[in-house]
Amino acid sequence: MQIGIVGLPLSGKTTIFNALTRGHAIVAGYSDKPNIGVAKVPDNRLHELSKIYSPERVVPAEVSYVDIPSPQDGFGQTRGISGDYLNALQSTDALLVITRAFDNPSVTHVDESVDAIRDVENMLLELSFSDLSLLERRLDRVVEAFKSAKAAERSELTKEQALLEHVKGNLEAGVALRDQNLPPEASHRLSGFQFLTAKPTIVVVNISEDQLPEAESFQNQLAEIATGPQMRATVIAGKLEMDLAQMEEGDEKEFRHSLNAGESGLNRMIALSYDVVGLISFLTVGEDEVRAWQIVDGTIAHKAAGKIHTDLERGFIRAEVVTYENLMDCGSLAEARRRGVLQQEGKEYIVNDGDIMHVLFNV
Ligand SMILES: Nc1nc2c(ncn2[C@@H]2O[C@H](COP(=O)(O)OP(=O)(O)OP(=O)(O)O)[C@@H](O)[C@H]2O)c(=O)[nH]1
Ligand SMILES: [Mg+2]
Repeated sequence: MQIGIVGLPLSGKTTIFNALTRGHAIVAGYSDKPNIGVAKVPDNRLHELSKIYSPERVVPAEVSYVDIPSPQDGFGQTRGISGDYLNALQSTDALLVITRAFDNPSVTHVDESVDAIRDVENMLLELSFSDLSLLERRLDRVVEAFKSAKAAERSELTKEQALLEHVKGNLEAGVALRDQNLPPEASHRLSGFQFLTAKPTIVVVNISEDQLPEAESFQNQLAEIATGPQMRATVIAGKLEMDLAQMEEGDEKEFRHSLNAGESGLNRMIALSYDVVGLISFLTVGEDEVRAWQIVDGTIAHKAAGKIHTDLERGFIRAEVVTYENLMDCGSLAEARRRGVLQQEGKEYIVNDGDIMHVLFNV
């Protein structure tokens, strides 16, 4: 699962990438190579469980991000998305769209003035244009193929043409593919095209430290744009978060406190990323390790076991499952068993976020 960071040139993509991944990629140095890194998913449950188990290691789940350099004259300017840039965007599972609200005279803006909300709207439009031109090309091809098609092939082509036209009409009316409520068969048919507006999307306004008091107003404006179940929006002080992320943990806490920077905007952004792509975590506990494991919501116990190790999937017997809340109440798995809140579950059990799982297996 990889989330692509996209936006206008100099909007703070690399800065936010560094904040997310606690990385040190070069900021404000244009590079045509993407930066790739992982962010640890904040999970307070791991912290609480560690108090019980004092484990040797605590391993959070991770989300990976790719900071995709924008073509210098390309994105958000209705000049179309093409070539390598389009390929890079298509190969992501979700998009994190960054726009700039910070004012910094030494950093020029491609549109000469700073207006984050205008930029969000432009970029979302740009993604729609990209899908529209892909749809048009495909439609032309279908019409062409129809002319020389055998009778048996024609019904398939007619079906595809109808679907493409339906989707195109919706898109022209301003409805992104992810919001079109297509039946599963249609979504499946279209998935091969990697339409950009079909991807879960998070829009982010990058503010400077002294704009923190305006964060709420930006958030409210974003709420009007970022609608639909597969879209999220947030505001982040990118440069501040990067500086904090590059500090030692103790110093970071102290600085954050003294700056009144509150709960990390970063943690919220990572949590939103996790959520918008439909990921949840199940947990494992022990004196060696307390750990969160990333799964897609709806995963069955048998497959979830395979995340830990292929042997656990191959030799799966059953899983012992207790909710995080019940385990915290009981204080140990043994006590959870005694009180009857440790459930025995089979292969088909659908794992919930926060389930603590112990897999019994035999290979
Ligand atoms: N004041 C302020 N400056 C910022 C902020 N975020 C980024 N900058 C500055 O803006 C410039 C560009 O930041 P980058 O993170 O390199 O932006 P980018 O989008 O990766 O740029 P390209 O990859 O060149 O398109 C740098 O000089 C940053 O220091 C911010 O939140 N506040
Ligand atoms: Mg960059």
